[in-house]
Amino acid sequence: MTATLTSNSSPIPYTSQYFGALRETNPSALEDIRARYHDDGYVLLRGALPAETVWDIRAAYLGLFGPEMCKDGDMRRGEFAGTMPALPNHGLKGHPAHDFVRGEVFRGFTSLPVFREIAEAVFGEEAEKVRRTPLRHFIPGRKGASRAHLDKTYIEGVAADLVTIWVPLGDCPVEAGALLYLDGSHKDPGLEAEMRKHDAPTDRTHDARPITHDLKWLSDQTGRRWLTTHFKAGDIVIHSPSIVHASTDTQIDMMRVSTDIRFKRKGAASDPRWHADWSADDGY
Ligand SMILES: O=C(O)CCC(=O)C(=O)O
Repeated sequence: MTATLTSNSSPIPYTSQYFGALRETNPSALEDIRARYHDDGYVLLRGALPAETVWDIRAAYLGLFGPEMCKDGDMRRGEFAGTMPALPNHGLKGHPAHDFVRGEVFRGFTSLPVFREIAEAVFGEEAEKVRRTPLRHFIPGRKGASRAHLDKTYIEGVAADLVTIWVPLGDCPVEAGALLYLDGSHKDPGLEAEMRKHDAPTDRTHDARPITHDLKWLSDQTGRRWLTTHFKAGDIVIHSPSIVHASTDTQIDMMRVSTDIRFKRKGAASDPRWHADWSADDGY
């Protein structure tokens, strides 16, 4: 096991002082999902999707880069072979992720009934998908992990009426840059403002939205641990717009590919900026 993880190059010891395990919920117990979501701010469902379906999506996306990017040309496994083809930056027009989120394969995947059913279990009423669905792709040796943030900072309107389903597209062990949740932070509405008063360190001085890139600092300040797990293809996590989350850098060859599928209550008003397909330069 790696002794130290990094997030945007900032180190955090991978120890029980800083990390704990996400609680698991049985995916077939839909009635438990709502209670867990309110108690924990997240719900981890193991095997919510058929693993093969997830590996197929991973291969379809990574296949757009050509066989050289992946070790042994194995786009299903998707271990980084060391060189990226020359392309626009991730998610910009002309990059495979930009095309992929607009294509039938990805749309078909995000429209699987299981996602809607889960969102409806959380809301306790009908849900509808938000169109903007980001696709993330983290590569070893490159900075770009998610900084500690709350989704509600990025959403105008009734953020509490939105639920996110984070889906790793393939296995995502912790060292590949798994998502991390700051334990109990959804029940601390003053946390974000408090951290800013303490001059939270930032490596993005031009962007006030993330709380910090320094996950160790945030854990030390709040006394809260980061909860995570070794995700397997087919696992998903549902999370609240009010829970602080982040990720670590991809420190092994297994590339981290994931998507964030969001739902709102059917008919509810929502941030109009989220009605278009995702593009990495859309500013949200
Ligand atoms: O995949 C990530 O690293 C970040 C995802 C995220 O922030 C989200 O789903 O809100």
